[in-house]
Amino acid sequence: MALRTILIHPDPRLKKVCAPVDGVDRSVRKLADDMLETMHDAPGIGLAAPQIGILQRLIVMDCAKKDEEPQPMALINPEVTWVSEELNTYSEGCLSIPEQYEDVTRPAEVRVRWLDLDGKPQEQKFDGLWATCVQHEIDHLNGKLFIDYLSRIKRSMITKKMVKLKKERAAVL
Ligand code: GNR
Ligand code: NI
Repeated sequence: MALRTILIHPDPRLKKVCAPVDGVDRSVRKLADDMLETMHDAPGIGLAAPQIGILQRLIVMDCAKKDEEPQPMALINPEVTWVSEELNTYSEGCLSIPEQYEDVTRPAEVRVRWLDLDGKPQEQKFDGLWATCVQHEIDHLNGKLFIDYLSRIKRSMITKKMVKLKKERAAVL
């Protein structure tokens, strides 16, 4: 296992539509392992491969509460097959946009189909925080960030803060 560096917005790699994973092999399992370790270390509840500069359709999540058993999941080539009419608003954050939280409204429940780390098709309904998280992660695979749901003014304020943060970090490294 290895920690990977999480890209900070703005970065052209976070705006790309990622390519499907074309076969589940050892290298994909190693990548999923590294992503789970990087996500837990951050700490976060989800991570998409483009956030570590890998432009492939792979996400990991663990939205278990602190008092629950960990539930790490890796989803390869995830596709939303159904969304509820009911909506849910959640204060979202993103590891690629540190310390910025804004309300985003999304379908409250979604069905998602994907391949697991054995290359087996899976399909499951997600609700609550899991539903928010899986939609946030699939957006990353399509080059979309949660700030894209905000007004232009809010988005540009957050982007300016991130440019400043990246300059400060570059100065100490
Ligand atoms: O750690 C994360 N928390 C979070 C909170 C609310 C909605 C979405 C998320 S995902 C985020 C990790 C991340 O950036 N995944 O891409
Ligand atoms: Ni994110």
